[in-house]
Amino acid sequence: MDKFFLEKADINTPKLFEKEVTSAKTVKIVPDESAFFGVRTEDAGELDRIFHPGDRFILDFGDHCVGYLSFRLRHADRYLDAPVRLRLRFGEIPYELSREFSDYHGGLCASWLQEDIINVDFPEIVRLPRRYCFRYLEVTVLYTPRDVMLSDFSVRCVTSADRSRLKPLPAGIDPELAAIDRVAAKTLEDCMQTAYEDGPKRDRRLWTGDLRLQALTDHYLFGNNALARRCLYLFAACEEDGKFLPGCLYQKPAVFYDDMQMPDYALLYCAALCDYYEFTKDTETAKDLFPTAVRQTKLACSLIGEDGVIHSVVGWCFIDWAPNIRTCAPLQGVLMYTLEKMAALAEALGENSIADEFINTLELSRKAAYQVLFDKEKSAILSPSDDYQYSVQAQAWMILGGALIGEEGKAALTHALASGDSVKPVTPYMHHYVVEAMMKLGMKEEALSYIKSYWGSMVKHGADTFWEAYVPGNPDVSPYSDIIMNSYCHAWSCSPSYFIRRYFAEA
Ligand code: RAM
Repeated sequence: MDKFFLEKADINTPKLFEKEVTSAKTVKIVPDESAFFGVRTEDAGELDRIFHPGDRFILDFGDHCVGYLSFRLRHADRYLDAPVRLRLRFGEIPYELSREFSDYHGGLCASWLQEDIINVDFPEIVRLPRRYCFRYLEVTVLYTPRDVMLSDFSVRCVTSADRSRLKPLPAGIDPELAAIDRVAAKTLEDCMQTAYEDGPKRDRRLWTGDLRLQALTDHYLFGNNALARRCLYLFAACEEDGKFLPGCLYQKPAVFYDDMQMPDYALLYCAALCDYYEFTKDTETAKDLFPTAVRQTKLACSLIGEDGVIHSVVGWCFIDWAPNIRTCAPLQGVLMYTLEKMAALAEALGENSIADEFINTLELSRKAAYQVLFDKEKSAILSPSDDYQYSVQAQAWMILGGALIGEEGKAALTHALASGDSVKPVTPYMHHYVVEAMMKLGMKEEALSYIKSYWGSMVKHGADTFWEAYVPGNPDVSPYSDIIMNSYCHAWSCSPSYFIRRYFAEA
């Protein structure tokens, strides 16, 4: 790993801001057919302070929290002559706590589900060492020799987002947009730790695709340039000769990454560097990282076949969690999108021959993509290498890459979104790029109503923070085969604040 880059990452490690959140408010989780996940909470009064074996209660902290739990445990009237054993379960949304975690049937390791059994030997303030991510805390008193009192539940919430930097939206802004922005900003805030985490409940990793949308949005919210810089250096430190950057990396106990090459994410790393430079004009960082971004972009260009089109990918090209999504055409869109940005960065840094080379490849690639992949009759990009799969993802990325423009682009996107036969996005991440494609085509009104209906409906379903996967009308969507594993505060879902603050924040 590149030591110089790791050192640069290290000196940009942000300080964490802390905030204490307490709760004594208990709730019950009850079935409700009209709720998106089929359950809702009902007020169950103030915390009853004396408990017996088998007692159970759920505390509601009022908002999403990421931090460290503490509480006080005392005897009621007689000395506790044996340990008190408690089971704690944490939920970002009520649905998680309506399920037994032992029923989990998903693909990812069940240890991500936030549950602990603890033994308290003596009355004391109990401080849990792990960081949790939740709004709801279920406590079950498994065993206690005698009546026990539990009180003073508190969370020391942590984030590297400086809320004092958050600019208020104009006073007369559409309240629906203000609500979406509030939830989006909270989503980003809770994912901002010593890196831009993807989701504080589960992976807690830094993923390139998530990083790109977080840093972009953060520019309009908290402006933590050092955090963006740190994350960019961290990935550059993991570059290996002739390989795409790893899709994700871990920070602890030391920086670590798996051999997971992700070509689309590697390109979005380059896009993130271009955004970073555009916003900060920090030439020193841009120059440090430019060679990595050039190598990554060129590596992706090497996937272009003789006919100017990408026919196969290397590693895991993600694009979206839509089941069976085919990725050759979307990847070419991501590549062209990146080439345009990289050419601009090259020019700004005085690297004119690289700029020319990228513009040249971009133009050839656009022409070829249009000629080889665009079916005029069907008004759609359909790639033989994707088995002619018809997807919103391919249309959106080809628009962003500039292969589909003007009325043809509008028709391709609009039809794909309306068609019953097309593959649709399932993640807010991919929906971001649909909105961006609309903005690129000048469909500002459509983009606005898309944001309101997609992210806005999550707000209507009671989201405190935006979810990792969301398909309106279908609560069962999970990349991991069980929705209790989904993250309900997911970094890549925060980008409505970017659109709102950049384009729609007029009163
Ligand atoms: C998920 C993560 C992350 C995403 C990758 C591709 O496991 O939650 O957000 O970037 O998949």
